[in-house]
Amino acid sequence: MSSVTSLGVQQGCLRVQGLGREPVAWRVIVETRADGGAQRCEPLRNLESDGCFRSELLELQLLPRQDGPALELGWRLTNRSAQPLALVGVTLEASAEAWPLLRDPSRLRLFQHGYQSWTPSASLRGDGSPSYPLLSSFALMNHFVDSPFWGRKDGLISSLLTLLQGEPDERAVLLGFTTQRVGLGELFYRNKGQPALLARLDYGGKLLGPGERLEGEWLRLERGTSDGLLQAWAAATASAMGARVPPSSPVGWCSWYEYYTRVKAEDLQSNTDFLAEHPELGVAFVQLDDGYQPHVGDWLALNDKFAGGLDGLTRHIRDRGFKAGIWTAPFFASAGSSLYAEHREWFLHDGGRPVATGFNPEWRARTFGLDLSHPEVLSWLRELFLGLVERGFDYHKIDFLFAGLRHGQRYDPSLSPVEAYRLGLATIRDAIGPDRFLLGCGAPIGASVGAVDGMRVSQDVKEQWDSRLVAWLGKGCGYPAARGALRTNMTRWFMHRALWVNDPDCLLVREHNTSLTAAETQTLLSVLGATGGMLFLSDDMPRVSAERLDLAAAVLPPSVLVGRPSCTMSESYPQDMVVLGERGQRLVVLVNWLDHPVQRSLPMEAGEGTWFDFWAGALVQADAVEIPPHGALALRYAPRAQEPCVIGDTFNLMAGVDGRLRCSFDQATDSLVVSCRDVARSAGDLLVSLPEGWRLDSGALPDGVALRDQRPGAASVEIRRPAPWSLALRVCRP
Ligand code: 9PG
Repeated sequence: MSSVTSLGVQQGCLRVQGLGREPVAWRVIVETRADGGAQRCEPLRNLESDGCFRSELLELQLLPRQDGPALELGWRLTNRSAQPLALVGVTLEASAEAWPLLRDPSRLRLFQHGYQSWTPSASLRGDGSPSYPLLSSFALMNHFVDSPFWGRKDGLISSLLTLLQGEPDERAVLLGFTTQRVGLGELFYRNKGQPALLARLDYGGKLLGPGERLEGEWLRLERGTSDGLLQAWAAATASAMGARVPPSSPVGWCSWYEYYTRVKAEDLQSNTDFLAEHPELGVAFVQLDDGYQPHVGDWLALNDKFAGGLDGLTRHIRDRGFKAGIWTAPFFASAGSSLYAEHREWFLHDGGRPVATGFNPEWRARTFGLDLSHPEVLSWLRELFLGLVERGFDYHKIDFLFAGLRHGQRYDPSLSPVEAYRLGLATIRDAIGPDRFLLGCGAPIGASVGAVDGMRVSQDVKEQWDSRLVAWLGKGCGYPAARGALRTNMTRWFMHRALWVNDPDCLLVREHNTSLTAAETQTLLSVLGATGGMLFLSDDMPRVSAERLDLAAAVLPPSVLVGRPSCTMSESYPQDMVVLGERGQRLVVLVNWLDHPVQRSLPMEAGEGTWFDFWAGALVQADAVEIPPHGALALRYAPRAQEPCVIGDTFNLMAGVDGRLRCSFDQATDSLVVSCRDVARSAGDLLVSLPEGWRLDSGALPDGVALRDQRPGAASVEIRRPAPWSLALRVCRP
């Protein structure tokens, strides 16, 4: 594999080798604003051969470094003037003249990564047109609207990282920022006129004092297979940003997707009681979401539905063996809050006007972003989270975080928006301590790494597959809907267990208050289960039928393996997810996004091994399968074996692939030894494949095991045992 390397500076451009056949020239552009003065855009024409540029205002030193096959580019910027200098942005630009890959947008595919948790992320055609929402509120709640690229019609914005691929069989190129401590990174592919690729860091006007210098961020350039590039980017980012990765994905219950803002204290209690009677589900956290506060911003002043206080509620939850969780949106406040009325000076402003962060129909209120560079705001934040910890909360879902890094005037202008944002996050972390769980939501992806344990990586799910009206109003945004949430949870697989644990949002299994069909519910279960991410239930549990509860149990607890689409770059709605296990075992989830049934052929030629349809509990006998509208099949592949072995089970979606359910054949006793641990279901079937002429000894079945079916080559047994269990199935040879 060839490396991407820097060849030094020529004609004022940095030349990079390894992105294509010829070296690619990159221009460097610095945008600054002299104190109070007009913005100035400085293309660095006399970048010296040592990678340094000097003007009377500033000095910029390029810092290329090699990380294996990847080139990482950083820079050191110094204010050489006697005045403070406002740093607006630093851009690297490569034009299509130098880089043939960029020349023909219609042949290019591009992975467009969204700005924050809710923003869609997927691959699309390079000649695509950008889509912008009709309502500005959607834009504020999904995109980095302060970007100079925002609203442009001549290209596509990707936040933090992008992948470019010329032909399907060609290697892809990744461009991605691996640090986001001061600057906010975006990639822009100009696909109209003369195509070009721009990598820009936004510093939001951060003031650099005379003589002051600033380093970074780092931009990674690498060529290879798309999956490998995404994984390498995530690993490099994790190590550069000090990612926090909990050992396993938490399991819990959240009040939002059943009760929304109508939630009452009694709802928490009844659900907690129900979950306490179902220890098999492995729920560890019970989380109160939005709906307890009188106004967004006034977190500790409770509304009438929580008049009894939060201490009694957390006691109820903790007494039943769970940890209590709570939702807040700590980086903004609504126009009607006391916080806003009493502390106007705590809010980000722009020429005296508070900076808007959207309108939420649930609250019927506009919101304004807090100034996280303000010491009083930080002490208020600290007190707030100390207060929540004191009330018994060990799990904190912090939401709408994007509000903290909008452009605006800050109390401390020497802090960039990202620095202020990270100060806010650090303050919360400091207050709750290292051991309580912090979940980011509505949060810019790159700048949150290292601060949170878990991260929502998709828009909200909903008890509805999709909504045409909202899709139209919020064009290009991640509005609440199962369909969009599933897609982005598939495409952001590479972040899971590298940057944090992914939160793919909640699992809804109820039959009441929902328009999701059984097929759609099965898709939710299959995709969310295959992510390996956190799994939170969000139904009124006492109303959920035993059958539906058993469906949730089939994916609990989450697997340690991570599923990923097999074609991230060629499909904007990935058709599948693949989970690779040991010894050729795999799980393939096939998704039908369409409104009509589809036929799909099995991923490999039949004959090599067997395909077991997990939800149907039976072997697939044909070469093709039919998937209902919006449905998904979860198919487990097992390679053909010489000895008896388990080729399918209905205990858990992932256990047979990730090793929680394993088997070995004991020659000495002629028995198939099967063991199972960490699965919620206590009853299920095993499908056993047998060499020709062999059969299971039905007279020697252990307790709790019954023979269901026996035919040449295969037998199935039903097992009723809570995990962990281990048992031996005797086999008779021919
Ligand atoms: C609580 C919810 C839940 C949910 C979060 C977040 O108006 N909006 O555009 C909008 C976007 C997202 C959203 C709510 C409203 O959801 O993701 O899990 O906690 O807030 O209000």
